[in-house]
Amino acid sequence: MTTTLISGGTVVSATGRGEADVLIDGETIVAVLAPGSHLLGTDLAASVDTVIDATGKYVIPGGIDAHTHMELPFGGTNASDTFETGTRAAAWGGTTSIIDFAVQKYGERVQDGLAAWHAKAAGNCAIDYGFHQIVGGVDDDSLQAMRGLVDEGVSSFKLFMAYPGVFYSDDAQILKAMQVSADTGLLTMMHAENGPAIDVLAAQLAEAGKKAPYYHGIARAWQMEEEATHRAIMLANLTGAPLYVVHVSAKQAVEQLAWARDQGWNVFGETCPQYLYLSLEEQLGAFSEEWGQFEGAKWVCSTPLRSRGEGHQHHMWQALRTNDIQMVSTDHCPFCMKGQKELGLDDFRAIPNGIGSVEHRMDLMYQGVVTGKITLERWVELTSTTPARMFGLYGRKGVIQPGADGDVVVYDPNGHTSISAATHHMNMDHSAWDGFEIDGQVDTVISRGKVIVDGGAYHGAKGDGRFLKRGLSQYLI
Ligand code: DUC
Ligand code: ZN
Ligand code: ZN
Repeated sequence: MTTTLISGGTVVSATGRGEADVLIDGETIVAVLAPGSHLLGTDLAASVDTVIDATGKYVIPGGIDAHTHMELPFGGTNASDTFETGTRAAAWGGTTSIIDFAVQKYGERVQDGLAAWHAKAAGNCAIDYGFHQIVGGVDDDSLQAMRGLVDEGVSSFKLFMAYPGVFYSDDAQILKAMQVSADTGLLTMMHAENGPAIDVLAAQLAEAGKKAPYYHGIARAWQMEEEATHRAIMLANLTGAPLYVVHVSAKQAVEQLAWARDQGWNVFGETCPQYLYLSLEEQLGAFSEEWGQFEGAKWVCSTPLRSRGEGHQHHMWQALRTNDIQMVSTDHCPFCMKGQKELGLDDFRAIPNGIGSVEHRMDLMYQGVVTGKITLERWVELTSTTPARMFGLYGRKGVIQPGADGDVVVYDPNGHTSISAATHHMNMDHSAWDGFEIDGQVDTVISRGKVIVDGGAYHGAKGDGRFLKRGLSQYLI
């Protein structure tokens, strides 16, 4: 078994930071020691197989992206990252675990959906992976099958209040699924947007000739997110289900979550880097030689980008600081412009929804540290520790301590990262983040004791990643 010592760095956790050396034996962290320690008289640096010098750098638990959609069939095509390409890109960016969404739809069995996602991922992933279960067809069979998910290590499921005819659940279905959630401890994840009303608005815009990508965001107005978030909260409270609202983008939805949390209700929220940095105004102004105004399709995602002028971004950063929002995931759902986004060239309603960011989440959130919006500790908490606690991985993941998996990232605050489609590792022909300059750089990425990224080179292999059987959320009461 290989032994690795990460020496001389500043180990950062959700609760503090300090100079320490980290010793990994095989796949597991076995000690966090005072710098330069001798263990039982042994000079550690001289006796391990590998020493990684982290002097002047941060040593953090590997990132956990709890919201990805590799190979998702959606919008008439499939998300362009496979489990192989997407998890490799994640590794490049300092993420060592993902939780992806297995899909069940009307007329399909939950067990078959989960088995299909196992088949897609097994033997292909660069990093460890778990699943949530999308229940896109709530009926007696799927409600019964949900009761078996915890035993499968799938301790959360997702419902959609959007996308009628695709994944949509009505209030009666949501109520029934939440009753199962309350009974079993499964965490209810919710895409909270009023889909039927959005579809009417979108049709009216299209009929009026407003078909450019920007109108996607106009149809998906913040009122649609606020209303659905409130409805989800009330149904969760009624049933006793724990609720986690995904990809929150509107400040009014944050206010709903904050209100519910202030009542002491078991309600949580996640946002994504796109809602912290990108805006509807930029999408409106987007133009390129190749695509003209259709350039804006690169930023078509749901929930949509919000208006900078309305203050959503500022509110969201604040909510991250005050813990009204607890986590940052990506909702990584990449589609190429050629052959995929261009399906909606004549009508925004046909543009596959999604942005690819799995590679950039750690860097983009570190920018929040650089600009003084969050602390170093909060960076780790939002991107690794809380995801581990929220989704039943804590102890193994999300923390640097003896007994935890050897998932460690050495991050160089003096490094620099330029984001560009020409250099990223995601399987996309463009980047929603093109031109972003990051003051910081992922140096070394270790996944269960194996150095998979170091010195600008990839040392991992397809199949390094294993399925994560997750326990119940630590936040259940
Ligand atoms: N939103 C996206 O942008 N893509 C996939 C599904 C979703 O809800
Ligand atoms: Zn969603
Ligand atoms: Zn999603």
